[in-house]
Amino acid sequence: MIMKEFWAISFVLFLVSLNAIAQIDLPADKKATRETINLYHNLKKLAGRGILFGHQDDLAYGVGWKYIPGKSDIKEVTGDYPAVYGWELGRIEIDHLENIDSVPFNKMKEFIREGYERGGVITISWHANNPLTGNTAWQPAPGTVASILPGGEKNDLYKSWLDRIANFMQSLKGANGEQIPVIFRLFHELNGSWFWWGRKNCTADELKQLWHFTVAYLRDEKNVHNLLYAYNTDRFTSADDYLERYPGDDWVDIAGFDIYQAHNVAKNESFIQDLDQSLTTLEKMTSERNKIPALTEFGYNGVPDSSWWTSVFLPAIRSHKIAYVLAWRNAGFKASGQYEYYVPFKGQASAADFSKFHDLSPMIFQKKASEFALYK
Ligand code: BMA
Repeated sequence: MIMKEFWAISFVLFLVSLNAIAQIDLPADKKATRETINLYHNLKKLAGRGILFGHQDDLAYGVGWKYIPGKSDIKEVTGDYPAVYGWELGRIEIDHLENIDSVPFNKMKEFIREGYERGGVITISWHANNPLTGNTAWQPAPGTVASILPGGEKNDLYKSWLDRIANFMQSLKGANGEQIPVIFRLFHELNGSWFWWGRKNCTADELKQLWHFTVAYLRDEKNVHNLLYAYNTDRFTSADDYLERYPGDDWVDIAGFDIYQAHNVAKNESFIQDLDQSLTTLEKMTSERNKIPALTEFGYNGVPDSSWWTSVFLPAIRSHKIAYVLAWRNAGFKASGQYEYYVPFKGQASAADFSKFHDLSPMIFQKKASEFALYK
């Protein structure tokens, strides 16, 4: 063979293998929509170049306000919306008009579209009621998971719940009629025991079966093709601990964990250490498995430390190749005098620091996220 031919053949082989790699790297849903696959690839590319900042229920309400069009606590403080929007479907399964945090599902659909049209990423959790007893997600009962698996007495009920999830997901559409991609955070915090799907409330095998059943039902029976699936634990102690209930590489796209700082400034150092170390372990596991790492939920309730964002949170995450972080919801002050909020609002103690944090590398809020065109 002459040299020219050799190089021509090598080049063709190279192109073929590039194409093969691109084709092999598909999410758990091989029939996912174009936008969903693009998001999957773009989140992978992003990890290492920037970290998207997200907030639960950001557009619906904040501290001292509810349902004011265009308003967002994050926007009031930074002039920019978050890049990731978290939403919650608890109670959709029982056909309620509002979710467990009083957000009407119809409004939620509009907010989801608004965030997506701006170029933001949507992630959804589901604090589903206990299907065996009808109680809340936080009231486990023996045998709950077994009861909804195929052959179980509540399998039909569970399928009817998934039908409602499928309807909701399929109803999310962008301006051109395309379905809006969603990161579905199934059975979150599954290594804790506070939810009916938690560690002490079912075996690892039952949880894996439930995961497989749920994904296969939505994807193959209901033809829902706009979902990426996120596996997410609470704090964990080791890779083995993290992976005990991992349903397998074919069933997961994003892998992350949730972590909260205890209400104590003296705990700053240990929080930095725990978060930093857990992210290191997560990155190793996800790079071995070709998954997208993310901090799926975090917070320090009331953020009482005025420099927490730049002196605690940023140092802990800065060097990590994770795609996004999601701060939990700004529920605000309750009649009991208790409060719940995880990002500052205008005038809050950590607001000026959060504004600084917004400008620092590697953080990405909406304006920069839009430039990345995550769906193209
Ligand atoms: C919890 C709290 C609750 C809320 C639930 C589901 O962490 O924020 O107030 O109802 O999440 O969103």
